[in-house]
This record gives sequence, C-alpha cells and structure tokens, in this order.
Amino acid sequence: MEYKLPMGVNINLETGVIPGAKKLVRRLSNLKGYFQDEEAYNELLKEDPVVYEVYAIEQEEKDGDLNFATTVLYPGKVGKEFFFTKGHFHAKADRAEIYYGIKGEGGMLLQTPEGKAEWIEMGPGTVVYVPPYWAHRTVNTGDEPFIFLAVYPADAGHDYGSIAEKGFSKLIIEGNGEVKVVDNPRWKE
Ligand code: M6P
Ligand code: ZN
Repeated sequence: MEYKLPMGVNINLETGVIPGAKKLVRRLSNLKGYFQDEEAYNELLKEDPVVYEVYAIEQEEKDGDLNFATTVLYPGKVGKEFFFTKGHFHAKADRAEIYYGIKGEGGMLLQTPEGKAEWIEMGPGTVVYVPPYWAHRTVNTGDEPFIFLAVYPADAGHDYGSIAEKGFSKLIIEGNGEVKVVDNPRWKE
C-alpha cells in the first residue's frame, strides 16, 4: 500500500488565498448569458471585472477522497442582480458538499433538478450542507469580498449544463436597499 501524505495549510482569512493551490479566475466575460439584464451586462463588460477567484487543492477523481477550495466572490451587481458563481450540479449527482463562510456577507441558492429552490444566508462561521442532487450557487450580497471554503468529494465533478441554459428558478436582487429573493421570469421547467 502506497499511502498519501497528510498535509496542513493555512488559509489566509483576509484574502482567501490557499498557498500552493491551483488558482482559477472567472471574469464577467466568462458568465455570458447568466445574468438577466443583458444591457447592464454589456455595459459592464467594457471593464470585464473579475467576478470570482477559486483556489483549489484537488486530488485524483477517486471515490472516497476529498477536494477543498476557497472562493473569493467580489461585490458587484449586473443591473439589480448581485454577483454570483456559475453554479452547478455535481456530475456524480448524488455527491454532497460542505461550505464554510470565512469573510463577508452572502448566501447560497440551491435547487433540485425539478426547480425547487432554497436560499440560505451566509456570513463568517456559517456552515452550509449541500445535500446530494441539489445544484448550488453562491451570491455576494454585501459590499466587500465574500470568502468561503468548500469541501467536496474528489469524484463529484461539475455539471454546468442545465444551470447555464436555464438558470435558477429564483433570482437574488437588490430592491430598496434590501436583499430580495424573487421568481426568475425566464425560468421554465
Ligand atoms: C466552490 C466549490 C467548487 C466550485 C467553486 C465555484 O469553491 O463548489 O467546486 O468550482 O465554488 O463555483 P462554480 O464552479 O459553480 O463556478
Ligand atoms: Zn459543488
């Protein structure tokens, strides 16, 4: 038996950076078709801001192993809609996940394959359990970076397809200075 070696790393709690992790950057241009307000999207595209960064320590896609990653989700809006991550089902749909809030304010939007949605607010210290089969997207509803840790099975994989096409059945928007969860007018089952 060849044993892997254990390791410990310190997450920078101010910046979200995990030393030695693989860094992924998602700009607004990588989120084409995701936001409702196309005019606002095209206007902001001139700056093409970074919407989020992911620092991931990933293992081979094997049953029983675990990956972990921090996400730094920047504050901002496209029209009234707060910045969010793409959101995904797991390719192995029955794989669960745990998120842990580190810094900033936001929440998680979850959805079953049938389109039943749930919104869970997150701040520093919040643990969110993502059950098997639920798609999940995080949203920054604050005015500083929203930073969190995610721990997920190494063989979970990402299935972006149906969220990229149909989105979530709910939108998280700003209205009168408040965070509102509203029906997505473009949602169809
Ligand atoms: C978390 C984890 C990652 C995921 C990342 C960004 O860190 O769930 O697996 O990649 O968020 O989310 P997305 O892949 O939906 O853009
Ligand atoms: Zn996931």
